[in-house]
Amino acid sequence: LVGAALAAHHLTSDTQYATVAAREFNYVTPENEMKWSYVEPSPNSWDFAAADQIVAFASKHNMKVKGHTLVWHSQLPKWMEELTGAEAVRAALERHVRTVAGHYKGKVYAWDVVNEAFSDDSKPVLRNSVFQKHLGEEFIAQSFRWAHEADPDALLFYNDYSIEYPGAKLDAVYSLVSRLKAAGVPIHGVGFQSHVNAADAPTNAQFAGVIKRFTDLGLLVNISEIDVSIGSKVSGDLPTRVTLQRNTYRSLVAACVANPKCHSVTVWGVPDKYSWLNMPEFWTWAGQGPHYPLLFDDSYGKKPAYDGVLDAFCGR
Ligand code: 9MR
Repeated sequence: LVGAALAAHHLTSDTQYATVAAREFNYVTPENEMKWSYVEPSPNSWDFAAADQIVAFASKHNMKVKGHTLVWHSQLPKWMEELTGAEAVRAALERHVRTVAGHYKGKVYAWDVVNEAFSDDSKPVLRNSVFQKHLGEEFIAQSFRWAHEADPDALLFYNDYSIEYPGAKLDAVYSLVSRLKAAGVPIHGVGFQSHVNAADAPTNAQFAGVIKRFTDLGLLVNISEIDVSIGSKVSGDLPTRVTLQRNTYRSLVAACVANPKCHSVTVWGVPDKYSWLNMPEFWTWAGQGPHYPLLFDDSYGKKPAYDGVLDAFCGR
């Protein structure tokens, strides 16, 4: 499957965006619309309108849907962040997971059940989220179990970033999913977000080795949110950086294509102009924009990065 993150408001307002998305991709991740603050803005009060719009678009164009994401410390509504007491947090989490996975039962091919649970410290620990604080690590296993009960046919993934190369965060995630597997928790795979910079992206061999560690556990993997920045951290003139970007896409996607248990590659947006990396708050954060991170330029022309992905799929 070759996917893209899509936004409902662009589908409505930009016909070229919708045309290119339907023509180029057969897998869709709602970029924000299934997140907690969107679908359950107040306790047990649901708004699936924007997410349903994307699911309807996907179904109309024979595209599969990746649900994103049931349990994440970010983009939580305030009421959830401020909930206290193990029983209240457990009840709200269970209701959320069951309701959202249940709403999309049979319509979603795979779910990012738990997203970014680990911190970025040199010794990564489970983030001090409302879930971890009140329930401990068990919130992860429970979320997978509830999601599986609500939609037994959906593939269930743990999803994270900065785990595409050897390091302490990778080891922490590997240890977590090994324990989940050993305990019989219904987890089917791991997603590698792959938000990388062309200046220091993991090599094909590094990423292939990481993928193999997980597939050797009997898990599926996917590239869930790839984009390759060629902002100011990358040296050289723009044509040089564009070529490096093409090679980086090819190299990372090839690592996935080479492993039969890697079932999808999803890019985190369609044209550069709508990328999260070009939103002012992230631009400031990264301090390196413009990033030109995606496969299509702002007029929907195919960039060399597009050919890099195509090369990887064609084994070139
Ligand atoms: O692309 C998303 C952007 O529009 C949102 O503002 C942002 C909020 O944190 O989330 C972005 O998507 C993230 C994804 O859900 C999880 N992995 C990292 C992605 C990029 O930040």
